[in-house]
Amino acid sequence: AEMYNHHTVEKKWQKIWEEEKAFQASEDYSKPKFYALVEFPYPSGQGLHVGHPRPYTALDIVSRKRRMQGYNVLFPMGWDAFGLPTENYAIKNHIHPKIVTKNNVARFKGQLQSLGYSFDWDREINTTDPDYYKWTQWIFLKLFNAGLAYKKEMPINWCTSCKVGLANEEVVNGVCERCGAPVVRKVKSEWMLKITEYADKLIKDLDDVDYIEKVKVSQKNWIGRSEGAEVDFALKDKDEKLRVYTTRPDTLFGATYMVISPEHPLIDKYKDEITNWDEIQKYREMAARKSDFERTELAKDKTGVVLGGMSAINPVNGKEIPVWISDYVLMSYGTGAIMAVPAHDTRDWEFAKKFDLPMIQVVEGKEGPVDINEAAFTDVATGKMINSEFLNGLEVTEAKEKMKDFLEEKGIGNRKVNYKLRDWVFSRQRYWGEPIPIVHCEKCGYVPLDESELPLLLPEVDSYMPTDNGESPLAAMTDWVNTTCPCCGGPAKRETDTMPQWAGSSWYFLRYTDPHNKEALASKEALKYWLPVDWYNGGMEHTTLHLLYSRFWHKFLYDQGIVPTKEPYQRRTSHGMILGENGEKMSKSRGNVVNPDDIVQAYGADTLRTYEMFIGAFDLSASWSEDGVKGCRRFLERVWKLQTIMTGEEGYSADMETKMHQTIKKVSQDFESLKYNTAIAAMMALINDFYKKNAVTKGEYKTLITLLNPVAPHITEELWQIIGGEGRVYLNTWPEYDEAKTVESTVEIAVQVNGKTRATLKIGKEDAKDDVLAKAKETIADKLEGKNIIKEIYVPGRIVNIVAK
Ligand code: ANZ
Ligand code: ZN
Repeated sequence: AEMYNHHTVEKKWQKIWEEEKAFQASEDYSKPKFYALVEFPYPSGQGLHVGHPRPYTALDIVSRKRRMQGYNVLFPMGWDAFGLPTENYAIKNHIHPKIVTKNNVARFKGQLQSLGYSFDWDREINTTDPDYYKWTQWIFLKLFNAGLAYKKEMPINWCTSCKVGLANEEVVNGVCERCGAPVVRKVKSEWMLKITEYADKLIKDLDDVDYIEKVKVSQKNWIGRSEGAEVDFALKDKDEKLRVYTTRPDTLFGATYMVISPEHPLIDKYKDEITNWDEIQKYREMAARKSDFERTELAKDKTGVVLGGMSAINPVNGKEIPVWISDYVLMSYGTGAIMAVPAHDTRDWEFAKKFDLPMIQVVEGKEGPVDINEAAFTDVATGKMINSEFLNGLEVTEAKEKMKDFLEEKGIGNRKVNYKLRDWVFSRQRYWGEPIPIVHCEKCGYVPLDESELPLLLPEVDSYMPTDNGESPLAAMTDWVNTTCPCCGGPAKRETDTMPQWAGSSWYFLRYTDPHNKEALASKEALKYWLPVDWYNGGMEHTTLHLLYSRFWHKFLYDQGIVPTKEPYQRRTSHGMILGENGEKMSKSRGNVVNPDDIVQAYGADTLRTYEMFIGAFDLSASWSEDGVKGCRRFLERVWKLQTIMTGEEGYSADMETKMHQTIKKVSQDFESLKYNTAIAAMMALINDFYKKNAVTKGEYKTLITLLNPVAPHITEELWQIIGGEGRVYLNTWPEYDEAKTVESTVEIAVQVNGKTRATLKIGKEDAKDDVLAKAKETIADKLEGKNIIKEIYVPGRIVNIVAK
């Protein structure tokens, strides 16, 4: 047989697949469908890295298998191409971002094609294509018209290096998720999307989808629903109420002071009465320079200043308590003010310790009052109320409800649900994004463009540089900015902020269903047939960003009657990272980056694909190993050389039948449950058996080739052709197994005489006791000669023991 040459084999089959349009999704909506989705890449200047093929190969495997199972499969690919790195590169090198994008896309596409993915390239999309972003803008207009897009003056997260506002989700540990520069707060007027209006649905509908548990948990935590109460505290000698949010209304009798956020409006309102204004002012300036993250870090030393000349009255016992300001209370959560219960809240406890404020224990443990000198007592499960008048003796959960009833009856508070989730900051002061289709008119305010004016094209600008005053480069394009109001015809100005990169990816899976549609984002029929996405795999890092955003948009579109399902994705799985050989994250600075092109060149795409699936449990991170790559290459070579020991029979040989059915079963099931590594291991074990007996029937070889095809599609097509298989492997029917044949039908039992094993015997599992005993006596007839049989014992499937004298 010829040597395995991956260069010629892979080029040959990629060309044939393209010519045969092998992986085109059909418009025949009578067939059962399967929609497999992977996160489309950002076409960066670095090209594909070895992390990309892991999820792509996994769903390529599933897609190829589904086609063989008779499904109409949609497995699309496209480009999430707006965004900062392209723009930054364009600025630095004086090339238009459009051209940078085009070049990067061409390179990425070539790389993906060299890996032999079964993407339907006829459905390729690009978020920077005006035919695409027309619909991104269209959805924005729908959101605006539904009151879910609004403009707001607010302190935003401002990246000092990118010079751009960031969403909370884009700030990680106080620094910019993209560039690592510190993030500060800056007041700006920004477009916001009311994702909070969907907070409850985004939690509740998780019950109806099949997401891996850690994705569900982190979405729920991010949305952070909490149930509590708002309570009014009167300010002493003022006709003023200070409203707080608490999740522990049961602890009201333990409130010994109050804390308001440094940005709280009451501070300015009572400026003239505050006796230590200078001190307060200084503290507020310091707090303004910190990010929310720094302010709320648990470990951090508590700071604060008492509001001189102010005090509040605890509404349940009339006690006078001081009011402080401290940066551990955020203006953006609840009411921006809290009642502090140092005996039962850790942050309050630290604050009270530092400033020597009183504590009152109102919850005791199983064994009575606990020592709150060492730490706050935060246990809610076992505690009972004390020092709390009408709550005394109740358990915490009962006390909470009783207090809420009391507050509502007396008109001093009410039940309240709060969310950690904030509205989505949707403005970016950058060039390379979708223009926001809104104009501002002095008379009419913010006016949406008419649908017929979409797409609103990005104008050509002289410079893509963001400005230091925080305005987008579009602001300098006065010809473009100055326009007329669609409402009154008077002079108006276009919005110059653009959309964030998350916009285009919030609905891209809809466009794939009907990517060339000029009349709608996709036809009703296409959406009805293809939705929901059956299986979506993507990175854990997108759980609280892209995944949440796209669920929000989808739910909105559902409410608008535009899409037919409540949820966009039925199943969501996530892959682990691929690390360098040293177990560290791959990065240029660590010098441990592996370029997939090099692997494809040296070993072939099939080897790279096999290796990335074999590297370890799919959901865990795994370290790269060149030896591992070589091992996978050797495996494929062994599959190749089976040709030399192939016999002509089309069926399975008797001694391999069970093993064949077992392997089909294992591979079929493992491909469905993210166990690609064990599926490959099972195929490796199978070929070991072939080599052990130095023979493989044509039927066995064909089954192996078909099972391996989703993982290593090129070599298997070539082998199929070499051994004279009909048609193509990709057109085959997925091998079936017979459950009954997956279990060994014969067993080996021990035959003993007086407890000593004298022989072994192969019997049928279902053989009757008498038959087994007869056969056993026959095999050891010589040992029984001249003896008297006293007893015959058969332990089914295991032992025959003959007791004889
Ligand atoms: C009194 C109390 C007693 C509290 C106690 C807790 C324990 P979650 O669960 O995250 O919603 N809080 C309220 N608004 C705040 C703000 N703007 N900044 C910082 N902290 C704030 O937390 C709600 C609890 O966080 C509230 O319940 C309040 O402290 C605090 F034993 O009120 B609690
Ligand atoms: Zn107007």
